[in-house]
Amino acid sequence: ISLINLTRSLLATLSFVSNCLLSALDSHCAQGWLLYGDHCYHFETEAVKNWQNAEAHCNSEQGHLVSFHSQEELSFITGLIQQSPTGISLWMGGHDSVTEGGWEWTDGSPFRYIRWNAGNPDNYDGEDCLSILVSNGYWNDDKCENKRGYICKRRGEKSCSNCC
Ligand SMILES: [Ca+2]
Ligand SMILES: [Ca+2]
Repeated sequence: ISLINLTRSLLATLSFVSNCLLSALDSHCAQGWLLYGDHCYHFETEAVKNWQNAEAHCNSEQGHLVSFHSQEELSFITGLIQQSPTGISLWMGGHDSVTEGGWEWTDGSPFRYIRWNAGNPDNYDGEDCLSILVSNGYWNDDKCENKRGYICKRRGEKSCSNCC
């Protein structure tokens, strides 16, 4: 094998591998999930569950109830949920059931970005679960036993099926 041919085949291999890696870096989502950034979001606006069962359902799909970390991420969601057949609000992954007033996300991410609706959180009659008002995207601490639609979030898939 000549040096030129060897170089050519090395370059071809390198280019194949780099194309493969580049396409593998693009996140994508399974059917029924919407991509934003590196994550996929699923809106359950037809069946209702209490907060715990909604989180369990997201877990069964390798995700958690949604967490929010920026105005941009929230705007992406509120742009899609101006109304919902399941009612005025949808479950998110926030709760303060461990420590009253100590809010955390079920996906373990830091609870920093907040967008409380006026007068909330009020812990009215012991509200420990977080819901988002579909009309304006603001948040309410809500009764965990209420049955609501919900939003699941999980990491986008980075594997590529066709290219490698
Ligand atoms: Ca509470
Ligand atoms: Ca409340």
